[in-house]
Amino acid sequence: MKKCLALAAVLPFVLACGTSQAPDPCGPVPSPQQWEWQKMETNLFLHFGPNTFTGVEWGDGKESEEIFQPSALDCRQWVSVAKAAGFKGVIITAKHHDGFCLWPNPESTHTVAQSSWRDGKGDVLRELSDACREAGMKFGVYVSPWDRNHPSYGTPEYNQVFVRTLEHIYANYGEIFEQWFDGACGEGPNGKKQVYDWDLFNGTVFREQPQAVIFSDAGPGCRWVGNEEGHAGRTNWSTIDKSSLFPGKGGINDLLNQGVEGAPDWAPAETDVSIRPGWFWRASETPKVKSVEKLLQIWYESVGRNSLMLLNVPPDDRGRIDPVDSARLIEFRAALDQILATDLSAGAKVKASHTRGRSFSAGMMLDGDENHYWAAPDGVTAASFVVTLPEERAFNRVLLQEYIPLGQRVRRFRIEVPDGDGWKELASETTIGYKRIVPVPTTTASRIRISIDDARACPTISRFGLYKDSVSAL
Ligand code: FUL
Repeated sequence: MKKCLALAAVLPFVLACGTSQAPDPCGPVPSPQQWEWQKMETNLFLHFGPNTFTGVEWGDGKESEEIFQPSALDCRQWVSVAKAAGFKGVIITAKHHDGFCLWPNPESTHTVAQSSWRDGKGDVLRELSDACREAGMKFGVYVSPWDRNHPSYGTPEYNQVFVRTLEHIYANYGEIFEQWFDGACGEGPNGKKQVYDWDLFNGTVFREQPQAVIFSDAGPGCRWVGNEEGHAGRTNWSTIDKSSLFPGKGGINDLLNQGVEGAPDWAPAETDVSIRPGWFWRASETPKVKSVEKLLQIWYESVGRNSLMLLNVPPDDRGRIDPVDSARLIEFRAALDQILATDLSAGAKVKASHTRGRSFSAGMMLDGDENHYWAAPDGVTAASFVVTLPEERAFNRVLLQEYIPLGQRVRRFRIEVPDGDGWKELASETTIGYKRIVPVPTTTASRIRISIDDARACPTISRFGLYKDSVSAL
């Protein structure tokens, strides 16, 4: 009897909610670290080393350590610029292809310790990692396996040298959020190429700091986007098949740019691009620092296409970020903040073609909680929703986010507004993923329909937004 009463009490609630079971994950999903990484959205890349003083892009490893003489190194300035410009993490070239180490690496004789800079006591990684910790900025390292200086490069012994090099960094500079592995593999000082042991390198990173997200052409944490111009694919799956790839493999740029639908491994694309023509600072390129409009375009085509923007801003030969670059960064962030300040969907109502119960109602897309999402019932792979604004509003950017902890699902969607008795199409696109921002012609409307025409499993959409970009011409 008691049981019946209890059932009678909860039944109306259960009926009102419908099924409140969350959908099962679809395919691979991000690890908690990959989910946090993706939410960083914009990080700063710092190319710094002998090339900063010689003006070349790839040093040959024969440069004298003496040329490394930053006259006014100030890593706190780098971090405060990064912070003021809204970046969440920095990644420094601890060792580029020339082999020069920005910290006193006991495995090498081509480091800051052999330079007279600061009497051989200088340590850029120390200063930068301390500055990051003080400012709550995440710290990451680029360590090139290609080494044009180390005498053992090109022999099996070098892989062990490289492991000890990684161990030294990981033991001494605190938490590292991302390990950047460049796939370049050229000849060393003895004319030989190295056969890299990637399993050994990745295993070393994970043993030392299991939380680190490892970047390379083949992941495992995140993957190269396939170009250095700053654009992810319009179709961009966060999945690849790691077993078919290795860093430096040729002919895979398009695959990396778009990912592979249905592939077994979660490895989202990272879009690395320089604010200057080159990766390293040189005075002659200062007039060519990218414009705010170009940076916004890169942001739309990376963050707005399910990727992360890793923007290289190379410190100058004083060891400071050039004032032209820092001013441009601040202007870029101000423009972005202005565009994103007003979500024009505020106060809207939303109705979906399919619902799964109150916990997954369409309203979840508008409540600002990243863990809330609208979900269609299991088995429904085409569904739509209509957003009704309190009044007509003009917009030219439509934002959508999938709830990626349950995997990436959407294959095809359209954006429409009313037109007479029917609907007019503003855009027809493919993937959404973590975040998709679709530029559309400036449109004034009070209703917007999003039709998901195909998905790998029932759609799970966590956010819808509308914006008006008055800064860029895109
Ligand atoms: C490339 C390198 O060869 C460039 O010098 C630069 O570091 C870029 C980010 O990656 O593969």
